Amino acid sequence: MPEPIAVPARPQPFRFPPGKVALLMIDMQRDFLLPGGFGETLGNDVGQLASVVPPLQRVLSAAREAGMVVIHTREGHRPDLSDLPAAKLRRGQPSLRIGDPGPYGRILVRGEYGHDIIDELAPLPEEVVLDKPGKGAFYGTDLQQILTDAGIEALVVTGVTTEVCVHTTVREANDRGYDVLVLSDCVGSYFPEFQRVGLDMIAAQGGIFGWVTDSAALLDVLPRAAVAAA
Ligand code: TIU
Repeated sequence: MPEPIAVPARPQPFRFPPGKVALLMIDMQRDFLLPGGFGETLGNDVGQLASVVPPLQRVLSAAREAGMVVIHTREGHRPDLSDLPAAKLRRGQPSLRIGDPGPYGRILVRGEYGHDIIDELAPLPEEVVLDKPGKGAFYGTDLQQILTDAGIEALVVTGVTTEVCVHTTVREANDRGYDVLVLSDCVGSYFPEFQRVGLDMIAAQGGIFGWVTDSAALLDVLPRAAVAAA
């Protein structure tokens, strides 16, 4: 049994067994990051998310080198919208609703250009791309089965947005018995105050549903994880 790897984190070091940790990249889709997509139709400044991309590229590259399981998620719906709850469709006052034609195809619909992951973080053919209808990556998906089959016990969670799909997924994972580390500079919010408070909420109360660190701290230990798992 290889020794656990420890990453400095809030509220305590995050320990994970090498070979049993997966990188989860939540919804790094054009629909959330580019002008004209779902995020902007909701009235958000999508430029707020841009800073996440370079550190996430570094983490993705190091995770691949270390042989970590990498899972990409995409929020979106079937072209006939049969998996879209009416409550989600009519929510708010967006400039375009889910399924409407936008500059990158139909908003938040699977198979459309806007629904896919940004070029900078394009998945490799062997990486799992998980389509999810909701905010959490476990709801309505086979993520639990995929993690069980891969022997995964801990998750490093990244992506957008911190207080919506990242939070929902971290809470779902915590309730299912996974230790979860969130990388502060690899998760993004349209609202700076939600970014700060969203991260604080995870690590508060002794790490009530997870741990928080930054990409530099993980990048420091990942090569050791690869060696230890070999
Ligand atoms: N609107 C918002 O902040 N987020 C979402 O709708 N989905 C995700 O977070 N992916």
